[in-house]
Amino acid sequence: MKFNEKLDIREILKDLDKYEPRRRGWTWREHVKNLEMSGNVYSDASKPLKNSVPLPAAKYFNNIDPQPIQVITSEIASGRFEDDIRRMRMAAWHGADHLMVIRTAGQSHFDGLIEGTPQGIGGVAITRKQVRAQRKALDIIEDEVGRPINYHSYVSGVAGPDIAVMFAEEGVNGAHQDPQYNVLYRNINMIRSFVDAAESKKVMAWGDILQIDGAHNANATAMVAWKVMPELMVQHAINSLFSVKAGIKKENIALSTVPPTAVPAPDLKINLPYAKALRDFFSEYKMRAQMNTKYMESSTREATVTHVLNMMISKLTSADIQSTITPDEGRNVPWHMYNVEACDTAKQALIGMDGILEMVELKDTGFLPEKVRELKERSILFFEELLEDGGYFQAVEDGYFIDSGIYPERNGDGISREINGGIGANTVYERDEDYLAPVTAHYGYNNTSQYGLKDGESPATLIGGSTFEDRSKIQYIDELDPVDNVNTRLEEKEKYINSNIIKPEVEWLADGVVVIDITLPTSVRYAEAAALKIAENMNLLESEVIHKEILHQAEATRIQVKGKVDFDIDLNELTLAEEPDILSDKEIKEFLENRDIKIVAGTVGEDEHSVGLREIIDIKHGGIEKYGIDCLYLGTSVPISKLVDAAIESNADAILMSTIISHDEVHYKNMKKAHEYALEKGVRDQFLIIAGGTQVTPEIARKQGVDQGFARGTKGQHVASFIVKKLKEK
Ligand code: Z98
Repeated sequence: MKFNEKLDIREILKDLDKYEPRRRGWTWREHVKNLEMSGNVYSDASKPLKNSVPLPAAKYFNNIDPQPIQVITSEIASGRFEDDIRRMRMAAWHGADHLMVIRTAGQSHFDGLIEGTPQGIGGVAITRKQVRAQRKALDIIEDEVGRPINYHSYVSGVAGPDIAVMFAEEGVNGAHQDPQYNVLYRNINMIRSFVDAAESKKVMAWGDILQIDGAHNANATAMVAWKVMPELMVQHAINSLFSVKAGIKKENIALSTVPPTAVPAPDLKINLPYAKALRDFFSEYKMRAQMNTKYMESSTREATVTHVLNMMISKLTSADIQSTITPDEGRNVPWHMYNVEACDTAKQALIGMDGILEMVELKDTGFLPEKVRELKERSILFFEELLEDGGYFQAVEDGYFIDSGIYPERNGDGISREINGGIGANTVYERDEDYLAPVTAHYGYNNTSQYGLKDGESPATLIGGSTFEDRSKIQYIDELDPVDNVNTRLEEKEKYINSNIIKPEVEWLADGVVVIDITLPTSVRYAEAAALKIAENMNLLESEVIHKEILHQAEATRIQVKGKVDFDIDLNELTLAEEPDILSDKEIKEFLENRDIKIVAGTVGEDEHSVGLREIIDIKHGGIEKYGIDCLYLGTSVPISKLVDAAIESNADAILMSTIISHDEVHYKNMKKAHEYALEKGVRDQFLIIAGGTQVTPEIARKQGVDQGFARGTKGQHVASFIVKKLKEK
């Protein structure tokens, strides 16, 4: 795979029936102690990537891209798995190595595997073909970035065990599995769910699949999220120990922790004791830190601050996996840019807090330990009561969970499910005495002795291995639906695949969606209506307000609108701006070290606009002074002759002339004048003439006879690079 080439989805789909996953199981990052990068030493960093997109500020640090120790999750599921693959590549380049795929609405109520790749709503259909294609793509992507990528989805719902088997066969690396999730949030019968969970967990143990539980869903659904803290710990305890008993190793059991509250509540005062109590109780397990989503609105700024505050807790309590849910949750728009932004937020915050535990310590007296103890006590009492009152099933029927009171307070508004009710009720049967399942990883009674197998021998040997040992037994079913399948979707987008035709996109190739950010000097209701009118006048289709922010009740409102454009852009018809040819600061400094380089500068003609030129020169703005270039600034509105004469007198290496005013092409006329005046004086080859200004097109500038023109956005480094290159040529 070449970096400057797009992933070819058709190439990935080719021979998918023959694909075999490279490995089984979960991979953690490799910690590198005292990692040194560009003069910085990191305490909690992991092995750097081979290829990545570093943070924007990295350009000041030799483009280093230190990676935190935590595995970073990105949740990607737009409804079309083929577009998600492209987004996975973007997320991986920004530091994600745990890619979670949300299932399409309703899949947890299906009682078996589904086939093909139907377009999903609120997620993608988790099918063998889709899983295989994404795992295969991730093999390519992980080679590219140089770090293993964990692929993840959900083993819950009525078909939990079927999905677990498929995941084990297909090399899925992580999965959510928690029967309590089925019961509380999907109303799937509890007996069925726990029996299925035993089987699923056994299969996941074979596949070495990391498990994430579902307790955190309580604080997303609770009326008052922080009040469910004690029961969250009870739920974690139930699922964790169940998993251990089913054979999952402890380092593959990750608790799903979510800080239950958010600002304007005093975030850390509530969330930190909770996180600490959880880590104390469950110190043998891993922690997957997700961010608070219950209080997430459509403001990317607010979501980012919540995310960063949550990550401070992750650092203080050493979380193992850091999730990066984005404002997608608030807006219900899974967009590429937010996945990438949130991965960058995680990388930036976690690396920013590198080594924090070497400098600060959580106190073991006072508020924090008292709160921690209180939470632990409440949860233990909750668990004791549950046992006394007849156990978990009875407690669920009695509405113990997701109550709006903090235990022991109970407001009687918890989620109640009947022991014998829900989807899949009465579908659990006791195994007959001669029951036999000739499969590899199976939970519970299995009478293999009737066929002469000894204890510990795999029942699958009776059939020469199950699909886990003999992949030829896997039934790979390709697309069944003649319309809703990946091939027809790709055909529809043919025009935009590997061609020079592009269209804006936020989630699906060429979806045409753009977002506009508008500030209007009016109240929110008028601003909303006005923004839609503006979008209509801009010819945007299907416009929708996706974010509103009051700047002041009367003075102004900020609105974000999304809409679609219905035109294409042909890359071949574009005129590209000239790319600045830049040397690194180091290269420039090295060349100039023992040389006395001098320039004379001024704005020319009747031009008083000196800001741009000063930015090119002044050390304060990162101008060329910082490289030790001696700058003689002659001021504004300098006559051309004066500038050239000064260059002669001071034996300068270059003239920097600047003009913003461009009426009657005066800026180009002045460049020509400078060139001709120097020629007349017979000194044209003694110095460079460099011209800058907002309206300068380099090519046209050069046509006037100057050595180079620089346009808007030029920095001192660009000009210094040019001078150095020219001097080197000499
Ligand atoms: C997360 N962003 O946790 P459906 N099983 C468990 C779950 O927690 C979830 C599902 C299944 C969150 C997503 N969790 C919330 C234990 C969902 C999903 O029924 O297909 O939606 O199952 O990462």
